[in-house]
Amino acid sequence: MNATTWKEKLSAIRDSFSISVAKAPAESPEAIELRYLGRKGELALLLRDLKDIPIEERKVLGALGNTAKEEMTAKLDALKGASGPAGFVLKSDLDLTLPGWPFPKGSLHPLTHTMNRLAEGFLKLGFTMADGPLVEDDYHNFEALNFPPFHPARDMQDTFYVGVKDTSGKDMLLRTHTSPVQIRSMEKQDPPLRVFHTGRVFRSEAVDASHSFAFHQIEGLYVDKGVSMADLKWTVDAFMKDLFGSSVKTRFNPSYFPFVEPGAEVDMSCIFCKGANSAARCPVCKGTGWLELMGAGMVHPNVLKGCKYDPEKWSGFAFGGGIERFAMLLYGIGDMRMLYENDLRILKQVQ
Ligand code: FA5
Repeated sequence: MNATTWKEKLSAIRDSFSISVAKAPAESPEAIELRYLGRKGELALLLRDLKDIPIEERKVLGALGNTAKEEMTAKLDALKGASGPAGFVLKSDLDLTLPGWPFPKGSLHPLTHTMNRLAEGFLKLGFTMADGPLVEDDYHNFEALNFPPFHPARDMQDTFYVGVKDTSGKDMLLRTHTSPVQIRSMEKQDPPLRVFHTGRVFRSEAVDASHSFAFHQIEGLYVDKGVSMADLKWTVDAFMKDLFGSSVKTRFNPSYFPFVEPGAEVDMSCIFCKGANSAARCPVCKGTGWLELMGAGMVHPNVLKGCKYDPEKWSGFAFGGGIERFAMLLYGIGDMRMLYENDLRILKQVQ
């Protein structure tokens, strides 16, 4: 290559470099730098060709090449200085009227969504929201609910104790169900009363597809004059129809909870096979056509008495169940553990 050709090539590189800089941000300053000034960049390769040119001319051309390199480096530095974090170019012609970067707005957790839906069901029926602590004393979690000390029914709910005594010297515990909120509500308010509560409960249980050691329950309590089992059945049925649609049916089976008498398990007709798939063994209801969803019953007179409600004058019902089980049915989730794993595929399906 002779000196004239070399100079023409240098001039062509400078022109094409200027065009690239003018077109930024089509290309980042780093990419332009690599293309022209990098070790194998266009200018570096041209400078290497100087070795074929006689020494006197080489000195002049070398100086031209170095000047070009300095100017190009200065322009690139200016361009980099005008750039913010990668991908943003702050230039005077920045169009501030363009829409901003979209940020995903997130969604409610399926459990929160389920809790909201259950709460809406209670609010529609005229219930108000009540609250209670997660760390409970023995009195509210057990004794006031008609579980005397050493009563075998205490074993129905394996308890986490927290290693602190309450004022009566009994061990404090993580509440095993939401029923203590019944007691706290009756202590605070004279009858009549219509309250519900949703919240977290804890049991020392092995985790599997349908059990957790920390889960959520919902609980409703209604006390008034002349409240009967018929009111309980109507309310539970209306509550379930509101949640799962008007075609679902409910049924009561006798059951035992110390704080209600009579007590019942509430079953709902299977929303998957609609009770018709028993021959094909529906995997959700195991072919029975029914799903066991809640505990319920008439508030035991001992519980009313303990809260200074006269059982001769007042009667009431209570019902409650596991919120995870409701969420699994509402969103078709087959394994309770999926609700705690924060897998975006589960989280995103509820908007
Ligand atoms: C109770 O906890 C009673 N307090 C319910 C009640 C309220 C009865 C009012 C009468 C009147 P049980 O132990 O059956 O009952 O639990 C209620 C629901 O919690 C179960 O039906 C189930 O849906 C859910 N549940 C129980 N154990 C677990 C667990 N380890 N993991 C997830 N959900 C559970």
